[in-house]
Amino acid sequence: FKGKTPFITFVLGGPGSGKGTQCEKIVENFGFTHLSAGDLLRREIISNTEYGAKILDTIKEGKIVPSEVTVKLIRKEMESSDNYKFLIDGFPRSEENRIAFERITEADPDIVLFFDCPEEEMVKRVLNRNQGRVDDNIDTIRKRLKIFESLNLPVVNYYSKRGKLYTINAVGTADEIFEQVRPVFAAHEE
Ligand code: UP5
Ligand code: MG
Repeated sequence: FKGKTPFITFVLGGPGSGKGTQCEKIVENFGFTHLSAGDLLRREIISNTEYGAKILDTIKEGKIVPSEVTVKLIRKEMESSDNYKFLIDGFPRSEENRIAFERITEADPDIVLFFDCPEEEMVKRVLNRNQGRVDDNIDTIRKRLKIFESLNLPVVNYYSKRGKLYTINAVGTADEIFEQVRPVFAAHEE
């Protein structure tokens, strides 16, 4: 990391809450490297690796891929990057994910963003996306929302208690939402 301590942001929020969209804007404005856990997993499926078939089944069911698999992929990307500022998008999705990341990387996030979005809005956005994702159908979306509530929200609460959480109201245009995101990063720039 160019001799610097990595600066890590976890980007959390339900399916379709706008994590990927806002990450692109953060990259453009603040020079982060964007690591979407979902994209890394989908890349494994396409490249037919050891875990590909199992990952596909898990994503179709809206369930969470075993922590070791995801953490390994994230760590590999971090280690091969020459940047030290990372946006980790869509991870950790469970307390187990969070604890595995801490244990394996010995790192802690500096910022945790949470995109807070009503369910109807998330469903609408995901159904409108039309990019052929195997999990963008109403059955899988319902499952993703349930898993989000039961497993991801405890992670959000954990960081809230530790004073690291920035909750963003994820309703509005992407530009309006970014105007809430911008000051979080501006305040952390040296
Ligand atoms: N859009 C964005 N912002 C908008 C706005 N303000 N107004 C109107 N429309 C807006 O946005 C979704 C759609 O909405 C897009 O079409 C966008 O243009 C529009 P996006 O920015 O893509 O939202 P995002 O929150 O990134 O939605 P995504 O569907 O990617 O979230 P998920 O968390 O569901 O998906 P992810 O790829 O992270 O994970 C997929 C699956 O992989 C998980 O369900 C799980 O099975 C597996 N997974 C793991 O097992 N472990 C992991 O660590 C990560 C993933
Ligand atoms: Mg995404």
